[in-house]
Formats: sequence, structure tokens, C-alpha cells
Amino acid sequence: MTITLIWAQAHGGVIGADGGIPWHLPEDSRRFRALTSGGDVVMGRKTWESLPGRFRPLPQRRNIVVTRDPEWSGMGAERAESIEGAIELAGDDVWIIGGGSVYRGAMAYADRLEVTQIDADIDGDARAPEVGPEWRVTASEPPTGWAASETGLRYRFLSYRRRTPEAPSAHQRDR
Ligand code: VY7
Repeated sequence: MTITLIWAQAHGGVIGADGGIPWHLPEDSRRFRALTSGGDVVMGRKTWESLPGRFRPLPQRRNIVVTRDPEWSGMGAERAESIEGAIELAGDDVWIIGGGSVYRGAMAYADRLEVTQIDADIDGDARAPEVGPEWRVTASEPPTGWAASETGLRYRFLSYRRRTPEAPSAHQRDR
């Protein structure tokens, strides 16, 4: 099983504002669809509610929604009571698609991160999780600098893998 977190962020890790995504970046929407299609998407209840009606459930994917509300149901969605429960329900190819609180709760289980960085100061009220030193960038598209969107925004796609635990270094050994 591979668990991947996927998000798009502006400067300062802003991922959302007022229950939505405060930009329009079609190149990112296309990449999101291409990567997640055929897999299972796990999202929080607010992210589910934020999806435009015609994209709910996200087509060609199993949609798993995390909520503590045992009464909750959504057409085309499966409910899980926790992130752990969602991961147990999911198949081999799991995509955690947000939002902020679900990313933070899922970070410990993640094998990969697919992060779209947007080179813009955009106000928001939801933030990406911290990406600590246990993560390393394994790919960047473009390899250096930024791509220019048809919208005029500058962006890049970064792929991260969890760093393999390091062997003890020489100065830690032999003591
Ligand atoms: C954005 C949309 C926004 C507005 C209109 C349509 C990364 C994204 C997410 C989540 C982008 C969105 C869409 C585009 C994708 C379509 C459904 C309609 C599909 C994320 N990097 N980017 N996201 N959609 N978690 N991570 O929701 O989407 O996938 O079928």
C-alpha cells in the first residue's frame, strides 16, 4: 500500500480560504485528476462539502470521507470515523486530498507527498502540514525555476519521499 498526500499551496503554506481553494490553476487540476484517478481518495468532511456538485463524488475514484458524525452520509461516498479507519478501508493506492486537519493527521502514515507550489502571496485560513527533515525532494517539475500557467500564475510540482532512516554516523557509533 502506498499513502500519498497531495496538495497545492501558495506562499506560507496557504491551501484554502473560506471553504474553498483561493486560486484557479487548471494545470494543477489536471495533474490532480491524472495522479489520483484509479485510486482511493480520502478527504475530510469539509473538503467533501467544498467539491463543486458536478465533481462529487470525484469520478473514477473511491471517495472516502472522514467524519466523527456517525449520522453523516454523502451520495457516492463511504464514511470512515478516523483517518486510520479510512486507511483500513482503502485499497493499495491511497490519496489523502485534504484538508488541513486531515493532512496533519495523516502525515505520520504518508509514504509520499505530491506538492504543487504556487509562487504567489494569497490570503487564506487553511494551511499545509509542516514538511520536516524526514522528507526529501525526489523530483521537481520543472527541474529548476517555475512553470508559467495559462492563468499567469507561476507554479512547480515537487515530489517527496520519506527519507530512509539513516545508519548511525561515525561519531554516534562506538560510545
Ligand atoms: C480543485 C477543482 C476546483 C475547481 C473546479 C474543479 C492538488 C488539487 C487538490 C484538490 C485541486 C481541487 C476542480 C479539478 C479536479 C477534477 C474535479 C474538479 C477531478 C489537491 N495538488 N490539487 N483540488 N476539479 N488535493 N491537491 O479540488 O479542483 O479530479 O476529477
